[in-house]
Amino acid sequence: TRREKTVETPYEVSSSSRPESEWCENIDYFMKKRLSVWCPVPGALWKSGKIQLISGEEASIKLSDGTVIEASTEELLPANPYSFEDIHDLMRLSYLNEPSVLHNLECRFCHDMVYSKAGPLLIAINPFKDVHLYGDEVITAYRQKLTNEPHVYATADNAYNQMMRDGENQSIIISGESGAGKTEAARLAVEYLVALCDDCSGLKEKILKASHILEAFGNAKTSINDNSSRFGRFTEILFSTKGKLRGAKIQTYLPEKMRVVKRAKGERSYHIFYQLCAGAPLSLKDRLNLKMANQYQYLNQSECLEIRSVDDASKFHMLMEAMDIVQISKEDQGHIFDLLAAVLWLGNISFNEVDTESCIEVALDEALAAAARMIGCSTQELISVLSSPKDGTSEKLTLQEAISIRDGLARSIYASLFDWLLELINKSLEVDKQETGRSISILDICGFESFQKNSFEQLCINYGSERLQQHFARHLLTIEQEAYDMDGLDWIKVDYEDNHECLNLFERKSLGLFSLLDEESYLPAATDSTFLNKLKQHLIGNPCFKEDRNGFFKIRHFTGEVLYDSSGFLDKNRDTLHANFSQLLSSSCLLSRFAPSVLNQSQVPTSFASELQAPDSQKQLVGSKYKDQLFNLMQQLEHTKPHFILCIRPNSEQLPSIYRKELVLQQLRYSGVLEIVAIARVSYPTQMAHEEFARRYVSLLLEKNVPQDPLDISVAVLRHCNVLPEMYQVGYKKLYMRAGLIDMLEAMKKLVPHGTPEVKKCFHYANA
Ligand code: AOV
Ligand code: MG
Repeated sequence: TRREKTVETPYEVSSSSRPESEWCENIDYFMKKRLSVWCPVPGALWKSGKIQLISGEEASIKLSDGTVIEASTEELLPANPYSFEDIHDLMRLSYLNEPSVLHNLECRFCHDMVYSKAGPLLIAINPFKDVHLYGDEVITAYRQKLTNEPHVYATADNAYNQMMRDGENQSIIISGESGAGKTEAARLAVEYLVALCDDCSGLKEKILKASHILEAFGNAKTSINDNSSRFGRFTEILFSTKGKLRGAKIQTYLPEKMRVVKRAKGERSYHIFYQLCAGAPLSLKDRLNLKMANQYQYLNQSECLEIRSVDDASKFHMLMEAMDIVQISKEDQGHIFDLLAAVLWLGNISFNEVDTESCIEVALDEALAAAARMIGCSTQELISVLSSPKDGTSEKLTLQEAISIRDGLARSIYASLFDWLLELINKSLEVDKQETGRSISILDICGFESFQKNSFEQLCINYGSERLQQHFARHLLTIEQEAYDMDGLDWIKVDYEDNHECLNLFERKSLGLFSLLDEESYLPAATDSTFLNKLKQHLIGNPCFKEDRNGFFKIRHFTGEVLYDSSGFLDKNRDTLHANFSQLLSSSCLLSRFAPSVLNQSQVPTSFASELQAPDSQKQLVGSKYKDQLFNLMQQLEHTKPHFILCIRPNSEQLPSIYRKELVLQQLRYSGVLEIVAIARVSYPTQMAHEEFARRYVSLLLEKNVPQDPLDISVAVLRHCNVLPEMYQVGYKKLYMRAGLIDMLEAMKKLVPHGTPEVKKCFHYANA
């Protein structure tokens, strides 16, 4: 990994409520008192033991298993006293270093406590099994504040309370690599938020089921995750200003189209296809002329039709129920199934080479007839689309070209179907705008991926992760420190290596990866290799870019290096379609029914509109469109108060109870978790302008004591309430408060609406 820092010196702890760090001054103390230390052990990262002897720079350590090893004193790190194992907020570790954090998280994980806090951040380690931490009873416990164990529910609760308290929209931003548990966390957050409200109109159920439907159409089994999201999702839960649930709105990002026609061995296409084949009732099967999944070329090619312990047939029945609940009409459901069958049958269409000039003819068989019937056009129309050249010339098609036209059609039908489905869902969750005023948004995008073969799809997904990481680091590491500096606070700076160089590589205006890709994509004669040459020519100076063997290049992401195969980049970025598709669109009653709405809704031409092989420069291409969408998303997020959840994948095999230290450590490092904790320890999570603070809490003062200036009022309130000096700092503009202080003040206000001597007593109690 890029950040090779393996050993941390303990961060200074300024608050007197924490034990002093004796470590820095005196390692002998640890020996004399027989306190545990962490000692690096090859192949096992660190083990704990006790120092037996120190001579010069060398120490001999007796590990807990009895073996004695030698180590340099510089490499030793202080371990936390036993009573500090299992603590739920890493902020409270006496010694903050990698082995201690890793060990603490492991102890919790082994006891099924999969959530921990790292200051403001919630860490969720994927248990890959049912840990019995969810459901109505647990939701109630969090609502009634009967527990303070970290949880997604607690994060959601906090977001809701802050929204109500401050009148500000909130967001829950979930990051983590593929398979880390983001989508599950997002589902839990939504579950909690909709449970907060009385539900008379069935809205709550609708919102939950909508997400279920989208997963059937947008998730698939990959080599890393059996239920991998192949699209990004931004769900806004809408509330009235009084905090009543009003509706929801979902935006999606970059669904992976290619998967419909092609993917790596051992992976599956979208769940819905297998569910349909396994679970469709007889009448539907008959109507769609539906076969078993293994009889469709688009499904059987990757040699993986089933997922361990998943019953596709019962999933299909659940999906049908979900569609009813979301009020997708039976008619529309029928159309959806027609289009799914159309895609499957298109994949079975084959071509014959008819003469020596290798002229291509569409085979007149069951597949052709069924595909045409499902699309709602004549076989002749379909043949004409599948056998005329893309650019309208009279040249004959090669077999490869014919297949690529067929696959292009299938991909676009699926992509448009997905958009249309989203439209139906959003209509169903729509609300009267006047009724809303507040929102909590949940962001769940595709997690970072590094497969054996990485293509354009991974490039986009990993770029999205970079963007999100930047937002994450800015909020948890940078903004706060900058604000302290500006407002004149006494402050120890924590350094963090950010990812701006990698983002720059992608985003630079004229010489960024996306703009170079666009430039090449607009040139009809360009090929993947001219594109790669261009990259080499312009990006070689950027430390995040590396050439590799023929056709490949490497990018150093914040998570580590990924090798990309440049083949197919241009076509995937262009995403152009055959000129005859628009003709097919107008002749098919089904396509013309749903595609126009998709076409009209964006200024950017979508699949059905583009005509030429090399797009004209008006058309925005896939990569840069995604980049712009992410920019808009980030801007939307900037208007919300963020809450972050970091999901961690404890093993690569999706197995329960296995915690691989190296893998966890790598994720903690590249996310900057130790730095986040270090900042949180000395930070002031609640900040308020003096005017605002004075307005809110002046009532805690005895009336005769009220000063004029807001800053003076703030100080007077804090003194009057006997708040310990280390609980706050007074800046020029704002008051900076440690975690918990604002809750105490709120409690005081409720308890004692007007300042009385009791306030002081209460505060003594609360501070203790
Ligand atoms: P992801 O969203 O982060 O990956 P998921 O949320 O799909 O990851 O989680 C992967 C799998 O891990 C799930 O299908 C569950 O089997 C299991 N899992 C996750 N969270 C929990 C939990 N809290 N309790 C029990 N099992 C869990 V990706 O979409 O691939 O980036 O792209
Ligand atoms: Mg997911």
